[in-house]
Amino acid sequence: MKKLWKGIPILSLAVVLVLTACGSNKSNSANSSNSAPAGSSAPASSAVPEGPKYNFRLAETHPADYPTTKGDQKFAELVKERSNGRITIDVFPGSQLGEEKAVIEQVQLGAIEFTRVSAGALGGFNKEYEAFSLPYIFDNEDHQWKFLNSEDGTKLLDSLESSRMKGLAYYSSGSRNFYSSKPLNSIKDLKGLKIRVQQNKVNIDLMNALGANATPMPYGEVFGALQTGIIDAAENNFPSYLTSNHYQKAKNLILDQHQRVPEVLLISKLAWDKLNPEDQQLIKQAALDSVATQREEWSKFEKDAEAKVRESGVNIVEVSDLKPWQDAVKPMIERYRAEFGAILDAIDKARN
Ligand code: BDP
Repeated sequence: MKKLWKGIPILSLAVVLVLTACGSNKSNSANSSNSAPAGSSAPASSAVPEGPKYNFRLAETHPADYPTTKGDQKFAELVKERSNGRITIDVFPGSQLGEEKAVIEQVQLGAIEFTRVSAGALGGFNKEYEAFSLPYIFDNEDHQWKFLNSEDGTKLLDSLESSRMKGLAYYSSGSRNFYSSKPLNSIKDLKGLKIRVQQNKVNIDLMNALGANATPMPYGEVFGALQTGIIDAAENNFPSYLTSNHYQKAKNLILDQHQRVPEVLLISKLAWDKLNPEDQQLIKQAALDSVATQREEWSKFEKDAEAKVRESGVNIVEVSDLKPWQDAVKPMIERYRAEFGAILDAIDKARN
């Protein structure tokens, strides 16, 4: 009798404490991970699964129907399912939580727990990620994925820890092409153009190598800048060119495929360190398992986006010979070999 009487309140008290400490209040989700130290665990019970309760936020630039957002959503779904609803991740699409650079700063501070950003944006925070902005380092999608899935690719995800983040998985992003409000028939037409680039140093050198002027700015400002003529051109893959509506303002597209910059799903190092090893493993695996969905969605959406862009009457120039483009950037890549030799060797190795 005594035992039974004593056991019940202790158990219910523990349940109440865990629920209160973890605050399932969504509007307060940024702080919820702070208030529930990893390692504290709820008592075993079918009603409250083991471990602390979390409600996290994930920042995404793209709209809800974009392939990266679908990957994020799959990731959140898997985490929820595998934790029996104990860990929830709310995906905020459409830059609701800010532009990528600002979001990364928040992630470093632990104010936003998760984000999916371009490796190009990470280049502004972690030197090694700038290597992804080097042109023509990957032959095609297959070569890129061989590298991303290799040990060296995984090491690069882990290297984000030195920048107070933890890389969880890569997502597909196709290849990037230039587009402009001015005619773009060959590499020569880039000369003197003001071209928006992702905010890292390699992109500035790349524009110099092509005789253009780099204008680094956040993605969300590009449409307005094209409209007002602050810039003449920008560059991106088909899905972004379409969904950002840049195709309405910069109607000349040249398919030079200069870069393949992967997407990265990551967690704040501060949030990661508060999780117990089981939850870390659950989250890491869910991220990796969401890649298949993202890649499927990507290949469908990339084709649809290209078809829509073509239908819209954009003037598209195919590039049958990439040699003049590759030759123009060769000296720049050779210069960067001093800095990124190991990554470039690993990328070359992944070709076989
Ligand atoms: C798109 C990426 C997005 C970047 C954007 C950019 O998916 O994350 O913000 O490029 O150019 O392809 O900044």
